[in-house]
Amino acid sequence: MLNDKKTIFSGIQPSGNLTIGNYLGSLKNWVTLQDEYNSLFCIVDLHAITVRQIPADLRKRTLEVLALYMACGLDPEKSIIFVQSHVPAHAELSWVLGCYTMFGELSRMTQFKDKSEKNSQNVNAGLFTYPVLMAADILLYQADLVPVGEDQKQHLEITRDIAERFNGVYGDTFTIPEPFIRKVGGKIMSISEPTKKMSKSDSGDGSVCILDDRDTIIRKFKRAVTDSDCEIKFSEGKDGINNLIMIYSAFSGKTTDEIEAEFMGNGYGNFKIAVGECCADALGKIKDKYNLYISDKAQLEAVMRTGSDKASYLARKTLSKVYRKVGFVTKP
Ligand code: ATP
Ligand code: LTN
Repeated sequence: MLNDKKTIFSGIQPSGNLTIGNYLGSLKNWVTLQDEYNSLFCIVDLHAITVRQIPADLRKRTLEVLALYMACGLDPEKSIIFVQSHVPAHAELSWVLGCYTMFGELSRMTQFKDKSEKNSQNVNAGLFTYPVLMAADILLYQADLVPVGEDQKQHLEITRDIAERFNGVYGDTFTIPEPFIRKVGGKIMSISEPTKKMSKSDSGDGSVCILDDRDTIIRKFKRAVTDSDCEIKFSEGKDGINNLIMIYSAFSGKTTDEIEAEFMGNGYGNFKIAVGECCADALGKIKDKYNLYISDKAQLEAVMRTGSDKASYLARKTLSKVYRKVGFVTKP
């Protein structure tokens, strides 16, 4: 890219209905960052098949995620928005990087351990090498910054290790990326089990989806698990209330102190309704835009086509450099 802006890359798997965890941890931040950075936002369908998907659902969800990206404010005029499987260089670089990644380091990944437990009947090699493909995503575009939720920090560390190892052997090839994780919203917990991360592949009342309707959102928040205390105060051990304060803070822009002052003397019941309403107000606006984008298939296709053309051009440059460095003969 011919400017001196830094580059950001990030992605979300089309593996379920996107939650407010995905929104507050990732998407919401991308929208503000796209003005300051060369930005690439990907729908990582290759990653999604590490867990078994129903083909028709995966196809449908990929378009839904694209429409949601745009409804949240990603602008194809400002950012490169594309589908991972449309750019073969991701799979190609992933193979090469896999040869510079150690079995031991992949074995230490907590996401692999968690997902192997959850999918014990399908602990496949893709689940194990997932971080290598993620490293390829990021390094292909020489990204400086990767805006993600807290749960992806370990994957960023291994990406940096792989890049440094490769650069160490072959000389400067890859930019070493930094994670960009917000304090507020970086780790949204399930509202029914507040010690667990909210996750789009766990359906149920613990996850609030971006496209849930207003009544569902408020009902879920009313049932949110808290504790036997009744003070609305951010403090150790109050996982449920801390999480609700974080969600309210991220949607309203208010600080923890402001929220504690606002709800002083109130019970949990009132607070839960306020969080639900604030969240439903913000998501309602996104949903209205989503309905417009999802019904315009021609526009979605045009965005995917332009995005993958631009991404492929950039990705090829890095891939050719890597192929040259490792000693592959250039195709005559
Ligand atoms: P899955 O349940 O399929 O593993 P997920 O909900 O964890 O999915 P991903 O597609 O893996 O979502 O993640 C997309 C982005 O959303 C990543 O940047 C990730 O860090 C962020 N993210 C996911 N869940 C949360 C959460 N609970 N809080 C903050 N950020 C999150
Ligand atoms: N691994 C991420 C999704 C993801 C990603 C990426 C995020 C795949 N490739 C590159 C940032 C940059 C996840 O599970 N949340």
